[in-house]
Amino acid sequence: WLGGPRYLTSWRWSWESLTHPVCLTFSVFVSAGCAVKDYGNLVFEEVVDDEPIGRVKHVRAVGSANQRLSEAVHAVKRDGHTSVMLGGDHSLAIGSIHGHSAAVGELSVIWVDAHADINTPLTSPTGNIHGQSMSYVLRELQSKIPVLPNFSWIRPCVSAKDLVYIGLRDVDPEEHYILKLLGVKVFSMSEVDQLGIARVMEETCDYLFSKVKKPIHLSYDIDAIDPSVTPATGTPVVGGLTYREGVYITEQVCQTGLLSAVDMVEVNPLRGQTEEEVQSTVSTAVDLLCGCFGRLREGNHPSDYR
Ligand code: DIR
Ligand code: MN
Ligand code: MN
Ligand code: MN
Repeated sequence: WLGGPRYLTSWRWSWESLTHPVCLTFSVFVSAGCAVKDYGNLVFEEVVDDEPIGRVKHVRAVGSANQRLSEAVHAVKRDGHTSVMLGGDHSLAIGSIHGHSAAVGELSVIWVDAHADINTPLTSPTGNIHGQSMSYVLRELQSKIPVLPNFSWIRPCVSAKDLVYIGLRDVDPEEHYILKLLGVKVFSMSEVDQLGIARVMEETCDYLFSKVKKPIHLSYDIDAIDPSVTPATGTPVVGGLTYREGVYITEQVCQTGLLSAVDMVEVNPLRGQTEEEVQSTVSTAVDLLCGCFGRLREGNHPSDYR
């Protein structure tokens, strides 16, 4: 059911260590006949004296980790694979998007999340870089990004018109201002309620592919899904996507034939209260990845292989 000789290529990122979902994902894909190339974990050196800058925490560590990550994704794309990045918090999208773009050029970014993650280092209320990722890679925000240690390698590489959000329901006032100012396409949970997920996906594709069809970078924060299904995550927010809506997004993205890199992030077994909570979160993340690579709920059979 993988639609041809596609490769699942993974970079495991252990910022908020994630181990057993990785094994699960690989065994699912291998048993489905998918060629999986595991590029292994990225290991990052300790950064000492990583004092906050303004409010922003772990600047040097996150900056240098993302530089390595960017080079890693660049290499995966150069090898001709679809990149799968298993995280880890959402700050890894900085390096993932950067490396992806360095290899293939202009991208469409589909950001599925309860949060917009578009605070700048100056607007961030928490200082968490995982709430700021998009601001570092968006061209339109470059004049708003201060010089930060270990971030000088970053070249902004995404245009606001090539970005679509799905699932938003916890957006800071400053983030809301930025989204309006840049005219970013947003399907918040309100639009999901209003239009239904099928029209949201139709409109997402119409919007992104109206001119040229660019490779898709899907950045999927597991907290987009309702915490009743995926509670083992850092910042759960009530009122999220159902399991079915979440999977439907991946099926539709797969159908475009343009999926070039996926981040599956904020899956954090340490945040589960019970083994059931962890299992439910992890198996949902696996199902979302399977959807990305061609598994259909109607079923699949071998002639699906090209
Ligand atoms: C908040 C929360 N907007 C921030 N964002 C989160 O920290 O910037 N993003 N949790 O994942
Ligand atoms: Mn996020
Ligand atoms: Mn989030
Ligand atoms: Mn987050």
